[in-house]
Amino acid sequence: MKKENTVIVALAVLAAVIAATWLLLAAPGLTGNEINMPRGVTSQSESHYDLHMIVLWISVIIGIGVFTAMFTSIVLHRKSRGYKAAKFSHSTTAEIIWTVIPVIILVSLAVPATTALVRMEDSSGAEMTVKITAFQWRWKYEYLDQDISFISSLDAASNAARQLNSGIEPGSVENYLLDVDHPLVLPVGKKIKFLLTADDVIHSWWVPELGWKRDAIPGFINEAWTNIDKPGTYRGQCAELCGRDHGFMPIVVIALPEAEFEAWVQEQLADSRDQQQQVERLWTRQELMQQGETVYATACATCHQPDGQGLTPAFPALAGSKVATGPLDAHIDVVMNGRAGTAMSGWREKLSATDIAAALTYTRNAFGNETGDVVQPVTIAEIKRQSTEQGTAP
Ligand SMILES: [Cu+2]
Repeated sequence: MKKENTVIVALAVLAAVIAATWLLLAAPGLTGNEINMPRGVTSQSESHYDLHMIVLWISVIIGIGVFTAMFTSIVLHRKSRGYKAAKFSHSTTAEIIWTVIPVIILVSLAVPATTALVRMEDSSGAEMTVKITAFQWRWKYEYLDQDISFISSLDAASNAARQLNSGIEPGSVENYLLDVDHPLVLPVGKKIKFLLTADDVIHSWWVPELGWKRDAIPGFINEAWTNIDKPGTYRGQCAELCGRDHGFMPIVVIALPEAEFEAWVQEQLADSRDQQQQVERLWTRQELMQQGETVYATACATCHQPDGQGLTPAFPALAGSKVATGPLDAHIDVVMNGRAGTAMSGWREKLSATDIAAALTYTRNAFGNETGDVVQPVTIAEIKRQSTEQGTAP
């Protein structure tokens, strides 16, 4: 075979490989791979997927055209074969063609893109509203029509496995770092509006299957909406670098048929009545210590360390600390409102009154601290209520 034919065959093979890879990426339905963006389970995600595929195919066609012209010129019309470069310096026809064609392509893409964007922003006619507040590093969900609210954080199994020297193989945890203790449960076939904000830094709420992500910004309320077609469990995560545990604030959405969702709502309402009773009753010291140990492990141990020794200088030790063994009022204030200028954030909105009371009781009586103090949930609930009335709560 002539040398130049070998080059042409090699280039053709290379081009075929590139084209085949491209096709495999672009057609997950045929190959079952998941490199492409998901089609999702909402009308929005469907239209975003279609838009993405249109743009992808136009890019593929342009790519094939440009590279074919380029390689053909390089290989077949090269100097060693006796070709001479043309000397023209201006061609009105060429300029008109390479201006008009891209303009037509861009305008034809702008129409469906703008339609999708306008539709995304239109949350009118929503049948229910969920307010999402982001914290470092958990989500608070408030169902404004159902009077339900809860905090959703990384599930215990993932949280244990992610600790240094935990001895637990992350691969052995199902949905590692993509599972939460309290998922967001939504009904299918209903237009649901979201109001997103944050309490500390910028976060971003993102579930790929829903077809969008939206920033949660302190002091702002962003809007978004969804209407889920298919019941199922959909996972996502915070998509904005929001601090050291940014990778540990996943999102889980469970979409249920209407009737099952209603049953879940009733369950939640009964739960919250139970919780209210728990807050109002008097707890024994042993109960608070037990509960406090669990709360400490999930909320406090990341910074103050499981043994209460802290990580100086950023995270002070609690063992023998002035705060944890000093006046109770000051300790409650630090835990509830945080300490400005330090990494200690306020937990008033992030933990229930019972959990705060338990964590306080635990830290004042563990790691060799022996204050003997018992903090009752009802005390914390009263402080929470007062601060809400005074308008000092976020
Ligand atoms: Cu975040």
